[in-house]
Amino acid sequence: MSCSQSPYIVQSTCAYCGVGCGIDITVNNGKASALVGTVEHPANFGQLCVKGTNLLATTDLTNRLLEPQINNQTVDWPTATQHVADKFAQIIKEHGPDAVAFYVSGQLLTEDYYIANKLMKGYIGSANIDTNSRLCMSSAVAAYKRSFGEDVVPCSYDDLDSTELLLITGSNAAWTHPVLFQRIERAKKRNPAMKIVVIDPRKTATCQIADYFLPIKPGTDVAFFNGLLNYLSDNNGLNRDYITKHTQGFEQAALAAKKWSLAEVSAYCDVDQKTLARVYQLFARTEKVLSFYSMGINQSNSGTDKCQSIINCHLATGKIAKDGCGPFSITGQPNAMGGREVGGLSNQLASHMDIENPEHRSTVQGFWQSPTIANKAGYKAIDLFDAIDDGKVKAVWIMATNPMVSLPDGNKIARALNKCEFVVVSDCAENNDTLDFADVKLPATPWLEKNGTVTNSERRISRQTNAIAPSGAAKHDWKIIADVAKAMGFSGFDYSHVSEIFREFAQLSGFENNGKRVFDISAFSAITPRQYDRLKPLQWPVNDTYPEGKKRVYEDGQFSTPSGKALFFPITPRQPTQKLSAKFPLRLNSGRLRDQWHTMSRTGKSAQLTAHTDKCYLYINPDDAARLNIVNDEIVNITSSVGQAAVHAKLDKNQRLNECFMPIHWNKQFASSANVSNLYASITDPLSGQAEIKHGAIALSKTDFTQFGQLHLSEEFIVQSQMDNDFWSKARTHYGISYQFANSQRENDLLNWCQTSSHISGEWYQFSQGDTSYVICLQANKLVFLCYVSTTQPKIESAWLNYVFSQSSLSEADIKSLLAGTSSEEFAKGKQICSCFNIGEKDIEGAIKGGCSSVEQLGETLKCGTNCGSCKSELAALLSEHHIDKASLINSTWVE
Ligand SMILES: Nc1nc2c(c(=O)[nH]1)N[C@H]1C(S)=C(S)[C@@H](COP(=O)(O)OP(=O)(O)OC[C@H]3O[C@@H](n4cnc5c(=O)[nH]c(N)nc54)[C@H](O)[C@@H]3O)O[C@H]1N2
Ligand SMILES: Nc1nc2c(c(=O)[nH]1)N[C@H]1C(S)=C(S)[C@@H](COP(=O)(O)OP(=O)(O)OC[C@H]3O[C@@H](n4cnc5c(=O)[nH]c(N)nc54)[C@H](O)[C@@H]3O)O[C@H]1N2
Ligand code: SF4
Ligand SMILES: [Mo]
Repeated sequence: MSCSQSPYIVQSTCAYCGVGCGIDITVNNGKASALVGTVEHPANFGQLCVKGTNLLATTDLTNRLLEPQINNQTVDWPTATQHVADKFAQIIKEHGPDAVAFYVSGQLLTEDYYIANKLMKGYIGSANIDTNSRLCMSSAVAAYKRSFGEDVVPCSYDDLDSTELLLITGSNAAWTHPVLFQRIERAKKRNPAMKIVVIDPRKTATCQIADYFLPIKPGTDVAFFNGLLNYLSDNNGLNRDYITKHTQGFEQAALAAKKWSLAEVSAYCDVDQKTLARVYQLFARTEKVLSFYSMGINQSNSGTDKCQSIINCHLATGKIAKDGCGPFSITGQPNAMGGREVGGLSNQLASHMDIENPEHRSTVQGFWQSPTIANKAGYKAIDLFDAIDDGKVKAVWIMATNPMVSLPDGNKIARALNKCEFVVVSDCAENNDTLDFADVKLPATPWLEKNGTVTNSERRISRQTNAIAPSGAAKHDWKIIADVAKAMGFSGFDYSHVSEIFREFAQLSGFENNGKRVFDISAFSAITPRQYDRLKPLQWPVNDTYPEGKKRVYEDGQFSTPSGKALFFPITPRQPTQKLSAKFPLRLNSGRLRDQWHTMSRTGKSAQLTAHTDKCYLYINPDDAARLNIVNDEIVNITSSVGQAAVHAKLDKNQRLNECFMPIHWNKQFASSANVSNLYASITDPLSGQAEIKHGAIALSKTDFTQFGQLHLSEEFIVQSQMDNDFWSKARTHYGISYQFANSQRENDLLNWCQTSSHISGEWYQFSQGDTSYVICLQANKLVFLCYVSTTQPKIESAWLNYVFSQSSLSEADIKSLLAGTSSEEFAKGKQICSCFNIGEKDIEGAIKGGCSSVEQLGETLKCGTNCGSCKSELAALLSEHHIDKASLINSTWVE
């Protein structure tokens, strides 16, 4: 007899950004059936953004890697594990430990990350383990370490509530950290005197709350902050007492900033001098000032200096480590901070210790009782792939990152991976651009199935909890690594539960610490699996002194440097290394869209999320477009010194002149040639090794396509139908999938082409009129395939497509309209919801927009649902859909 369990709730953390929102997942008969934000979680207090809200739509088994594979052949785990262990051992034996490497990710959990580090640094004996955080946080890390003596973010989200002046620089938080952004919005509503400044070359959605917007010339932030330091010196803005008691090196920093007068900065940064003066004055006069910064600062040839120039201003004013104040670097990935704690970067050891420090090496090795310990820094991400390209590194194990899409100069990365003797990839997806190069593919458990901890931007450790059992043969990342370590003959990897890893890590953090390192979670040194499961979200340090964690660090002005004082550094601005030239005259900026996550392996599965922006655009100022004779939505060729792409152009007056923006998300799984990283040369910051992936140089040219089309397929036919086109771009839709395509050569027999390449059987119809042809395929009168082709790009309303694909049987009129490329009259009213009074979806939506907020009110207004009442649930669904839309995000469009 089977008995069904009643639904229960699992508390976890969102899979996406560094805000680290708590999520309550309802589990019903072994399946996750619903989720909401955790009301008591201090990162989000119940709120979720649109990505978090739609997480469950990304957890189906399509495109899931479910079995290990060697050379694309399915094998069992013992075979795969032994094969990886043997190959690594063989290469280490022949060429030494530095001939192998791991390339890991801020999307691993702390426990996974810790084990990967332990294996590489303490057992293999190399420090060749680096992470995609090198592309993300390494400049922020380098600056904190250089200035404070340790990688410590001194601030808290609470500071966003209390600050009086918030400087948002190089961050589009409205889209990238939405729950924090909404917190900022609320803070400003509560305190209208709060001032917000946004510094970004683009006028982004974040500017909606800005009192002052500085559309800065890309790459010039150091000049802005040097100018600020200089202004503070000249205008009685310094806190001399703080400088004397708690810092070193102010004079040199001030000297380096001396030349940056308001006029100099205004010219160099290309910003209005009056606004600049006002912002500087606000910084000087306001007591509580918080700087919030992200990739527009970090991803640069001088990212460390940019972070430092921000820190300098906070140290000079003493506006640091107190309520509402400080330099607050915001992390990107869910566990970027956890990676920093376990020593995920190739120049660190676990628990905020340094490879170059012999005392630290002996502490870590002594704690692990490991056979060896790496004694020099390993390759940083970009250098690592160069070393693979040069043949120095012969085996690489890539985990939870997609470097073929996210590293600059993709052609070089492809060359390196092709040459590499042994490539292992652990991923949850079956197909991505990097898996194409894998000799061994290892299936990892994704969010919802995996179990461990993550640390968010404010140092808060939260549990990411497995709500359901692993699918197929998928294994937890820590287990995959530990099993390979054991197969290599290493002891020290015998864990039966993930909490044992966390406990070991907590013990290490307290080992020989004695207050030397702020990172200390030794309060968890004896944590049991049960306590681990109930771990409440706490901000480190969590130790005997602070058993409940600590909101703010360095409040006493005692930093982690040998002298206890924070260090200033004199900074000189540097222009981007990727120079504009006659050949490549446009600046290329890149970043995120609101509803997609990185390389789309998850968010690309959701029609709801894809609806926000269904294809990759290059955003360009309308005047530049006019000069280049480019019209809106035209497909343009993009070239740079290292790569090429072709995407649709979007005219956007929020772009500065001569500057374009392209999102980072699209890749070979979703488009023929829309990977922005291919266009960046691999230039790095000499201190942090972070790549200059916001400041590229490109040229645009027209394409020679003569045939344009769109292809729409219903759900069942997604997989079979890969059409061969010169240009294509694919998007998940509510009915299935849609393709946009273009070709240089005209396809004349459209019907034959559609039939042979789609392999769909059914009733096929074709209709041609002038330059335009239409082909449809019906199965039992239900539309399953639709193709429009023309000499110009056809435009089809997505609501019409949703309508025709949702009809279980198409009417004569609908079919006629389809073949004529117009929408039918029936559709104009929208899907019929109330049959009694013939009320369509559009009227109902109109009434909801007009203020109706209940089924009863709709009935009063339109009569719908007032006769038989069968449509009441659909009315309720429409109401709730509308409600979700409203709640999902206020900033759904670009700022006008
Ligand atoms: N929706 C969504 N949210 C995400 C992610 C995602 O993929 N999708 N990813 C997460 C991750 S890993 C990260 S790292 C964060 C990143 O979060 P953000 O840093 O906010 O995101 P980006 O869009 O990469 O870049 C931010 C801004 O920097 C600006 N910028 C470019 N050059 C300069 C410059 O020289 N100076 C200044 N001041 N600004 C400049 C860009 O125009 C852009 O608006 O987002 C996280 N959140
Ligand atoms: N030009 C340009 N390039 C950029 C950036 C930019 O702004 N501009 N931003 C950079 C930044 S900040 C970042 S963070 C990177 C992000 O770039 P990536 O890390 O390459 O992007 P993701 O798509 O997040 O890749 C994660 C992969 O891991 C898999 N995965 C997800 N969860 C798990 C798991 O639990 N275990 C395992 N084993 N696999 C998992 C996913 O299926 C996916 O294939 O891109 C960087 N590249
Ligand atoms: S703000 Fe970040 S952590 Fe929170 S729900 Fe959205 S993506 Fe997830
Ligand atoms: Mo990131």
